[in-house]
Amino acid sequence: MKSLQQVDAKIASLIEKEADRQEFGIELIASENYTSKAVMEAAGSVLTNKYSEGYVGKRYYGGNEVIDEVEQLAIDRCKELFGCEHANIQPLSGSPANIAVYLAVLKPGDKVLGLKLDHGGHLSHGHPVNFSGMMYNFVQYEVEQATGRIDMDKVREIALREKPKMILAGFSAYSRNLDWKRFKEIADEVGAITMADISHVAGLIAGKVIDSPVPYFDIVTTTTHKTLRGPRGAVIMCKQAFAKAIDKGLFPGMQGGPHDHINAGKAVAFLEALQPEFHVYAGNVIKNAQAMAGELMKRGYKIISDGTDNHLMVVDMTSKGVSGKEAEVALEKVGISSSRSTIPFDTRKPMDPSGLRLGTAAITTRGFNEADSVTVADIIDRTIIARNDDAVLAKIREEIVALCRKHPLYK
Ligand code: DSN
Repeated sequence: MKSLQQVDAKIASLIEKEADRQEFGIELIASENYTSKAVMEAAGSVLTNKYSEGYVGKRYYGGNEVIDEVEQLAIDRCKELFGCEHANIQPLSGSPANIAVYLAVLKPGDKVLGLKLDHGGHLSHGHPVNFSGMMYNFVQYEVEQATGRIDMDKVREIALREKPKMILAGFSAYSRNLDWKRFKEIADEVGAITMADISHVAGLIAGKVIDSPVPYFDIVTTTTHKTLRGPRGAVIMCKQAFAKAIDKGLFPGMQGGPHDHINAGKAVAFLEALQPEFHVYAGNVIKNAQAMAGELMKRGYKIISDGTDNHLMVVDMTSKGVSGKEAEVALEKVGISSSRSTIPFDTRKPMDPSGLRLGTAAITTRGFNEADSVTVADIIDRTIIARNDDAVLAKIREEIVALCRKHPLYK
């Protein structure tokens, strides 16, 4: 068969262009990472050719004896990595995983507690424009304006008042550890199911550098491509009592054929995360985030909650007289990728909010250390100051290329 280059030189060259962008840019989007060549090899394999609706040993198509082995390996490794009783490794991504959970344990209109989007939550945790907010009765908890942190006494108050069917703990822009045990105690008080969405911090949990909700929570979802450093996708973990409902919720509830090539990539990523080096990696992600946050704060940047316990931070850019979007655009000019973000109690619109979310999962993968993270903070600061001076920005761009050459990625 012909190669990509022979069949479609345009796409081949765009992939090469993107590889260059990744190699010579600084990736600070908190939900991104660089997966290994091994994961990409599995994800780009012949497994993409297969249909395997159903589960191991119970498929609706023939020829699945190899796929069964692949999926079982992924399940076994996921269970070993997180210590969960049951794992469904088929979800295509984070939102589908969450939909499957809701389908499995809720009825339309049921009440759920979830963290508000602009306070660090996620669209699929009950935002009104999302299916979750349309189909279910989400009541949202918030962070405190003064501290930027979730006050668990307030969560308890809301839970006692609202008596939700499920309590959802998880975030996409919150830089503090969650008190899983306390969430579970509150849920038990009101008889609620517990669901954690650990998409952002799954790698830190797998690397055993922050606490896990798995021992306490009924159901835990996660994407596999953020701090966990696998291919794009997700998994659902749960107590055995929920296993049947979860599996049914996902298939036939809302998904068809699983993506077996991606599931093989997940198996490889779980194996990588089981190695001692991954524990070191996860620790370094946090050290780098704390070094970067510390340096930014020294330079007068307001960080929501005044620091970080994990891989991310949300910076209130209005402390420097720019919006989140202006900051994102300025950083893009020198080759730094970041994502604008709302901040709690934001007075600006979501398309041009006050905050900028930064994360260190990707730069840590390519070997940046705490000193490099301080350098990145310095570069961010100088870029924001010189955002309208193209000559200075061009010099900064050269510095970034040199820093990236010091820590080669795939090339
Ligand atoms: N888009 C992901 C993030 O950036 O956090 C969550 O879905």
